[in-house]
Amino acid sequence: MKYRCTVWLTTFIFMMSIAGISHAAAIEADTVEVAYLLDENNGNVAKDISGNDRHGEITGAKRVEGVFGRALEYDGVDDNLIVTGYNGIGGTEPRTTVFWFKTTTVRDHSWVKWGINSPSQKYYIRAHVRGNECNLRVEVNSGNNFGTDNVCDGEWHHCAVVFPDGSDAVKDHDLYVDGKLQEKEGTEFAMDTSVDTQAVNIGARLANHTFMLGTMDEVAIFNVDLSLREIDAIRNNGLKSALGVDPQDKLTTRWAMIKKY
Ligand SMILES: [Ca+2]
Ligand SMILES: [Ca+2]
Repeated sequence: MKYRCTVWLTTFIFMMSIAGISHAAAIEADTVEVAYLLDENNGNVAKDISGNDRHGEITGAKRVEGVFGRALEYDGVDDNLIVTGYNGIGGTEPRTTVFWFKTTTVRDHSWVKWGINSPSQKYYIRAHVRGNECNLRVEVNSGNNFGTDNVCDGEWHHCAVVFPDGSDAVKDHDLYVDGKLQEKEGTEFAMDTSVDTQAVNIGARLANHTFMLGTMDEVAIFNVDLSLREIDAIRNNGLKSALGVDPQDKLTTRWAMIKKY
């Protein structure tokens, strides 16, 4: 009898483990491309905790209080964070970009961009101005996709831009503001992001648009289409917690995510 109980218990634990692992299997080992907590108190380096050592170079932005620890305040004139040597995710590969943002200014804030300014080949996450409000927007050259929730009301908002696996056009993106899926307005156009020459910029404008004016925290780019559950984990617990206890170690990071999500 005791033996049978042990067998049952062992089987039960084994099945629970399988269930846990298969649920988390969507998260692959090298999912994090770059991740900036922006918690440094000074200096012009934004430390990348992804384990890829893609540390960013900050131009001008000030260190202020953030949602989690410190954050960067951009002056809207020429402040920027550039990731030299890292050109983002290309073609129609899946991707997720997340960040926190706060401003009282309505304008077409440039948040995250890479690619070149030719049809399909640009990748530009910026604010869409709608009267005295602004919305989360992603665009290629010739197409765009934007939501309806105001992110320029002086409060912190969490933004997530997800390009799902198997997608090929800009309106395939799912946009989330504070964990809420946005309606898809805009003009459909094919995606074919260039990674040939332009490094990832966080804050600098493209063409006739404007620099980011406001405060940004916890910026990260993933090479997978994160689920809302994963986005909510990042939003609620912070990147550091969501990515694991030792972000310097890819394996530890991966297993910490699997255990938690
Ligand atoms: Ca400046
Ligand atoms: Ca921070």
